[in-house]
Formats: sequence, structure tokens, C-alpha cells
Amino acid sequence: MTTNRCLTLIGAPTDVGASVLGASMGPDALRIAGIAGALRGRGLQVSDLGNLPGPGNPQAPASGGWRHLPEVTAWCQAVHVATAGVLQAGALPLLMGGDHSLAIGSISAVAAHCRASGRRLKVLWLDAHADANTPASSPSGNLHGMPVACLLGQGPQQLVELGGAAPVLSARQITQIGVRSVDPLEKQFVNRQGIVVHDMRAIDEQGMRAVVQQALADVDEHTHLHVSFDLDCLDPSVAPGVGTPVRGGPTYREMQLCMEMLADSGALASLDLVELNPALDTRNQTAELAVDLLESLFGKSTLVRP
Ligand code: 6HN
Ligand code: MN
Ligand code: MN
Ligand code: MN
Repeated sequence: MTTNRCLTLIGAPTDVGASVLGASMGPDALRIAGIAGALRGRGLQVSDLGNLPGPGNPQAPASGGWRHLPEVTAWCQAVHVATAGVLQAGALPLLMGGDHSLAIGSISAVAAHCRASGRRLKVLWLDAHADANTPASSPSGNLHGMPVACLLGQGPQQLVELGGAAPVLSARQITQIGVRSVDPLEKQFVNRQGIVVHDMRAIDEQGMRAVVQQALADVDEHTHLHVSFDLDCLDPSVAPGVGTPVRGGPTYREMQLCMEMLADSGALASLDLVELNPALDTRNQTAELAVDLLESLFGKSTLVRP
């Protein structure tokens, strides 16, 4: 398996799914950190669709268990259409968020593409959070805490059925790595669904290598691997520019190893890079770290290994 060498950047400058403002500046911070040049340096052919248009942030309170549902739906629809177009054109879509609710748009498009082309979809969810709240379990009503539940068929109908067919994923298609903050009722949902979660305890006890090996065990040449990378997965000491930091995350070295192993799989076919919040960052360090890790994800390594 080899990774697609044509990559298209899609900017989705929004924070309507979050409570903290600022993720809307994520795409431009990634561009300023040199995302396109770094990927070209890896030998990829890179194009940038620019920033998608979408509704502003009404900063409204939660009602009915969620906040900003029409706005999140509009953004996810725009991301769905853009992602489908990139896949149709034969390139690898890299969604630059924006908050993590956008993954409903990207992954629903990826799933439709896999159904049409007969490939098996596997989603790796790198995150401090499980993002598996439903409107009934969410303490905040923020839709960036609900994309996993929506993709599994639980949540507001507009989002659950965004791509038509629902549910988009079954629980065994998703594996989570780096989780360390799960709300009490969300925990019940994760267990009931049987989502495989390699939490920080697993990484501490077994090491990142064993965890990534397990996560990739069912990936083969027929697999489309989608990586949904929430930058708050990283420890906040190295990645402070996120809206919902949680201490005790993977180090730079651990995450770099994860990226190197994902690169070796050759199965990566689409990617979300989300939750970067430049308003909370120091001198764009989190954006620069994200670009550095992307280079490893696209095959940069110290030596050529057999
Ligand atoms: N993210 N579990 C919390 C909530 O409000 O549902 C935090 C969610 C964070 C979501 O970081 O993508
Ligand atoms: Mn997330
Ligand atoms: Mn998160
Ligand atoms: Mn390393």
C-alpha cells in the first residue's frame, strides 16, 4: 500500500461547535506555520481549496441539549461536499478545522466514498476526549463533544443523516487513542457501543508502539484509513493552543512515533486536523507542532528502515 501523493487542503474556519472561541482561526494559523510547503517537501502534490464559507458564531446558549445546531449543520454540509469533491478527484482530503464537529461532514463523505468504491473504512480518533456525548448526556451542549455519537447514529437527526445513509459508522470501525476525559454518561455510551478506546492508561502501561499496533491490526490493503486528529490529544505542555486542554497527554515523542507508524501502514487516505485555537497558542507553537507531526505522518523519518 502506498499513500496517495496528491493532497488537497480544505479550510473550515469555524468554532460554532465549541464553547471557547478561536478555532475559527485554525486554518490560517496552519498555513502560516507552512503546512503546504512542508507537505510539498515530503514529495506531495498539494493544492489548497482555501477557506469554505459558512455561518458566523451566534454565541447562543444551549437549548434542547445542543448549541448552534443549524450553524454546525451548515458547516458540516459544506465540509461534506468539499471532501466528496476531493475524493472524487482522486486526491487525499486534509480538513483544517475548525472545531471537531466538522468530522461529521468529512467522515460522512469518506464513508460514502468507501461504500461506492468497496473499500473498508477504518477511523482512528486521536483525542483527549471521546467526543461521544449525545444531547441527553452532554454537560455542555457543545456539538464538538458529539461527533462520534452522531456518526454512530445517535444525535440530532440533521447531523446523524447529514450524508443520507445512517449510521455512517459501526462501533468496530472506530478506534480511539489518547483519551483521558470522558463525561459520566458519555462513558456509559462508549461502553454500551463497545468502542475500542486506548486511553492514556493503556499508553502508559503498554507504550504507544503496542497501542498503535493494536489499532492497526485490522488494517489491510483494502482499508481506507481516516485519521481524525484533535490537537488536544497532545499534552498541553507541548500543545497549548487548544480550547479544551486536558493534562496527561502523549508527549511529542510518543505522538511522533504514532505518526511514523501510521505512515508505515501506507493506508492513510483522509485526515482531519482540528481544534487548533490560535487565540490560546503561544507564538503559533501548536500549529508548528502540528505541521511537524504531519511531516512524520507523510513519511519523514530519521533513517530509511527495512
Ligand atoms: N473536543 N466532553 C466535553 C463536552 O463538552 O462534551 C468536551 C468535548 C471536547 C470536544 O475537544 O473535540
Ligand atoms: Mn475532539
Ligand atoms: Mn478533544
Ligand atoms: Mn521519535
